[in-house]
Amino acid sequence: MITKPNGRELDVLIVGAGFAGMYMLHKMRECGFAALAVDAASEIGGTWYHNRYPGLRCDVESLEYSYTFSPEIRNEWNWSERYPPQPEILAYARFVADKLDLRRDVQLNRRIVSAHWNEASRRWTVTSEAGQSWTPRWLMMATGCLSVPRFPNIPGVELFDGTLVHTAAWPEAGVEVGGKTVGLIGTGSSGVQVATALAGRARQLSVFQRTPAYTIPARNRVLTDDDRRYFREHFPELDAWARTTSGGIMTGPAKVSALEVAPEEQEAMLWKAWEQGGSFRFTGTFNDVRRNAESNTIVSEFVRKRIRETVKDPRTAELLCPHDYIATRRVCVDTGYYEIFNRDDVSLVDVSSDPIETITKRGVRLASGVEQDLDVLILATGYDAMTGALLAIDIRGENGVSLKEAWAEGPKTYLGLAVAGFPNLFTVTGPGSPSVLSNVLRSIEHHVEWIADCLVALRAEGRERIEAEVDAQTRWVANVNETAEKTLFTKAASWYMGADIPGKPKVFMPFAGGLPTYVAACRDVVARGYDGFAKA
Ligand code: N01
Repeated sequence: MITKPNGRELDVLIVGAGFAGMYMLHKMRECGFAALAVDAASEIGGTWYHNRYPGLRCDVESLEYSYTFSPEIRNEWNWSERYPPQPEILAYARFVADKLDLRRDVQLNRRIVSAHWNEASRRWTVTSEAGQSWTPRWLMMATGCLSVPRFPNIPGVELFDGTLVHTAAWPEAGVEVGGKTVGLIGTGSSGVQVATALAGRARQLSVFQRTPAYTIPARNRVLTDDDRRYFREHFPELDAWARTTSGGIMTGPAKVSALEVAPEEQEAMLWKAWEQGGSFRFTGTFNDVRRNAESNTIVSEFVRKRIRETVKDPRTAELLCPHDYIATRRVCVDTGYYEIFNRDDVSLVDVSSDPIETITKRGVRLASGVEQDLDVLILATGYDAMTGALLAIDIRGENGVSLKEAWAEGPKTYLGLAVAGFPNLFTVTGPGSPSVLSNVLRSIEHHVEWIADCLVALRAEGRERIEAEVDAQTRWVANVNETAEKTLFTKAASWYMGADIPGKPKVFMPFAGGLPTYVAACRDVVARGYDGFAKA
């Protein structure tokens, strides 16, 4: 069945109605394509719909974690705080959807399970779990980098009699923790935020930590009318500045290496960034934090000193000190995380030395035999990042080859936008693009606009098929790998590396060369007539 929105044959199917899918839908319609977005959820908003655990905020500042393409949206929406809380981000997504009248072309509660390329018709056949199908010419995967929750491979999960909840699937009705004994597994961005929010609300909170994370004070605050006015008035130059920085953030770029300044100067610069708050600002104090081990150690040690100063119990403080290179795993942003460990009703359980052996009917049992009874067990155990959502769908390209087979050794893309052997399929913020290393809203806008330009160019040439060439893809993957090798990223066991999922190939997935370099590479491909793509 071909779905025909507005009575027209479907040109574009967009999988996902989060920030990527929403803008893609708008852009495709603007370019005159018949487009439809589908999403498994019952509401638009993607990750900001599914994640609604207490304490959730974005680690990118609100004024920057916004679309830039529409002055009207920018001028009409008023962010209330420096770091936006989840309900406000979801409200923003809804506001944009209404403003752009997106909902008439969005179908919710549609979980896509397969997408098969048909060479004869040069169309995709896309099928949902409930058996609906669509046959678009173009397939846009806007499925998000962090959208498939990871459950720990700890036996006994099904035995637990209390409330078990994953941060990425927090019930809309909330979880009652008042007067309850709560256990929390995971101390990444989600774990740090939820722990801080629940400390003092739960009767007792046990944080089960396997690997300590670096977390930097947010210094969140209410935004004033003056803040918003300044941002609007100076938007052109602020935006132009952000586009010159590696992460597409209005911070930096840092001018010096830590090694180029005296120790007192290093300390003063780090203090200044620490007081200003935010992880990007702090880790961007020096220009080689992600490349130079010595520089990195200076920054890492500064954080460890702050932890030891903050946490009164020396043993707990030591356990909270991360010993990997800062910023090689995602740095968290918090409001009083380390301080919660000074409370009598919060305890840190080191499960690296004494792992959780099993989840029982009443709680958890550690390898040492210690048992802990729990009323509520929260899993803040992360995601099958970057490839999880794409590989969860049975995507088959030319000759029926599946994406799973094509990516058996790790994801291979051309520019993070397209995959050889999978014609007319585009990935928004796919592996091989800066995606999670950038302000993802900037990356989304860039990808959507690049793809839209590409489709418009093809249409003008009377073409209806495009595919990444194997050689171009091989060269790009090599570039992604070489770029990562020049950094410290590959030294850490992170979700960027697929390190957290048993059996997942251990390759560094995002492009670490920074947004400006990446954008220039994409522009260059266009300037050379879509070099590395075969058009028909
Ligand atoms: O997930 P994570 P997350 N036993 O993968 C632990 C974005 N985000 O949801 O490191 C014990 O970072 C695991 O331990 P280890 C942001 O990009 C942003 O927190 O594998 N522990 C780790 O501590 C972020 O990076 C925001 O040793 C187990 C934790 O679970 C990304 O999403 C907010 C375990 C998982 O941490 C993911 O963050 C939230 C086990 N068996 C998320 N299995 C903001 O913008 C796993 N763990 C603020």
